[in-house]
Amino acid sequence: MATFNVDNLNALSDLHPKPDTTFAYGTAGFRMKANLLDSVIFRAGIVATLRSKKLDGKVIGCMITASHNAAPDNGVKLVDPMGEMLEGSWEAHATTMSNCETNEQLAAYIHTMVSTLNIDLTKPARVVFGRDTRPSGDALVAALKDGFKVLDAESTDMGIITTPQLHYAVRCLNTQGTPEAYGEPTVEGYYKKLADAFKVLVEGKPRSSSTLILDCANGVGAPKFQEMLPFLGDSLAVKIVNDDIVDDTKLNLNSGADYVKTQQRGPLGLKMNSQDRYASFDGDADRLVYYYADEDGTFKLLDGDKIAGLAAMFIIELVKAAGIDNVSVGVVQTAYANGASTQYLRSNLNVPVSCVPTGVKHLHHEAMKYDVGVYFEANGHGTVVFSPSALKTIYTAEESSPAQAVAIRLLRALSEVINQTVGDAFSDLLLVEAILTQRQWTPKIWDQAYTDLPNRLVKVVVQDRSIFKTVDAERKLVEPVGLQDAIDAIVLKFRGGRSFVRPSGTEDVVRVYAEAATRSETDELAYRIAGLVFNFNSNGSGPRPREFL
Ligand code: NG1
Ligand code: ZN
Repeated sequence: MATFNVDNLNALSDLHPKPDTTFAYGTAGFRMKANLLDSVIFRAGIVATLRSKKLDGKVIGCMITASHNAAPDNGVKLVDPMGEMLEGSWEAHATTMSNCETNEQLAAYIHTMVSTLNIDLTKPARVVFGRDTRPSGDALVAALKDGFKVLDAESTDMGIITTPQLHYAVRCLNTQGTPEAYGEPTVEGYYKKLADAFKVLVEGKPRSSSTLILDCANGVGAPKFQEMLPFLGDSLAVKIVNDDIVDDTKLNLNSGADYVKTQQRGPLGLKMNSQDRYASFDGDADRLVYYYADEDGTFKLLDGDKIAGLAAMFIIELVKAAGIDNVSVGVVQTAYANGASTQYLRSNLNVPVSCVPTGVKHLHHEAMKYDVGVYFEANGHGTVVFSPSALKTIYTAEESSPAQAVAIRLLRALSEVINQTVGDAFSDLLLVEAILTQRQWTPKIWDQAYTDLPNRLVKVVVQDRSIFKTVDAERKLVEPVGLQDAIDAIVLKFRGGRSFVRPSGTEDVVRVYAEAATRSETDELAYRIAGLVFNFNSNGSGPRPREFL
């Protein structure tokens, strides 16, 4: 077995000492206060190197971001060769490595991985990395690069980019020169691919007379979307707001997709009028929500569920019009999807709907079971994946009428405008704009597909969230024993009531979701269940749940 230079490891590791903290690679990688992350990111660089060597030198991605969190936080996520999230078993290796207390333990764990996973250290390792606009990014990049030095990885720095741009680049680099070639592995290549496809999708259709006001959460989406505008030319008119990336205290503050979705209101200070349509990205531009103001000024949200419904509707109709009905379309949601959206998909669109646990990797995996799989979390993170056989059918279909020719052309362009590696706010925005332009729809017409059931998401701070265990795609609690029965008894008393409880994978809280027939019943239901959880965990340590409503 080839070995590695332990002195080199020790010298580098000494520069990145582990603080007295326990780390876990969660649903969104490692994420916490940036000042605790130095050793974690250094070691993530080692894990990425080992992963690349294990996969025969395939390029692995590292993204430094904390998405919709505030600027003092940061994090790192690793990206597998096709642009997908790191394989589950390696998340566990990343966790173990991040928790090694001494240099000796770290060296021993690297040896263990090398021998148990049969990693040939003489193989090359290639990694590509990027980061968002957080000021802590620079120092964390330095730690990551030191991690690459341990086992000699060859690295490419993509600078400040969005999370989905990094996922895109990873897939491009690994498919270059193959029949699955995904595109040019540069941000310019990304802009060009998306913009060219978008232009095909809106060709010959009048542009909307209203403006798209785009809230970039004062994050990386602002400079990057600005950079894409010249590629789009006059095919899309956008006004960017919340684009201050200099004052880091503004990042995701009172703005952005997470704020708009959870607060169910527009970004603070944004005056909305009923003529325009609005969209928000999150801090690393992988989430997107739309919204508009009704004539009477009422705020109306078009979230990830609405985007999934719009995309599924459009794709199903195109597949039919193209005469390739053998291509199966399915939608994947989580338990947070609004009940009305699931009902609309099943009953109006007659499309199969799967429900999976929270976390993009679960959605992505399930979506790959369909020829065309549409997946979205209600919070606006999602995309569409096309199977190789669906792409083959779409690219080899022969038209027998002008209408079929149009449908086939549009389907091909759709498969190009959609970032198939991961949820991508830029790509999803172009998808929505293309469909609205094709249909000549306003957001209000889009919204008429179904009416959301009132819903409420509440956080409960408890002493130990690990005691909450769920089954059935997180819709039922099996532990603490008895709590689910108590929840069921309360839910039964509410018209159209639905509620579930699960521990968060990214925050130290338990989440309570509730839906019911009216706003007041929903709030009451959410409050009652949150109170139950708080009392059940007699160590409930946060503020009383009532304060969250
Ligand atoms: P947790 O904290 O596990 O609920 C949140 C989101 C997920 C996903 C991850 C990763 C909700 C209710 N949960 O997970 O959908 O986006 O963050 O960012 O929105
Ligand atoms: Zn994000």
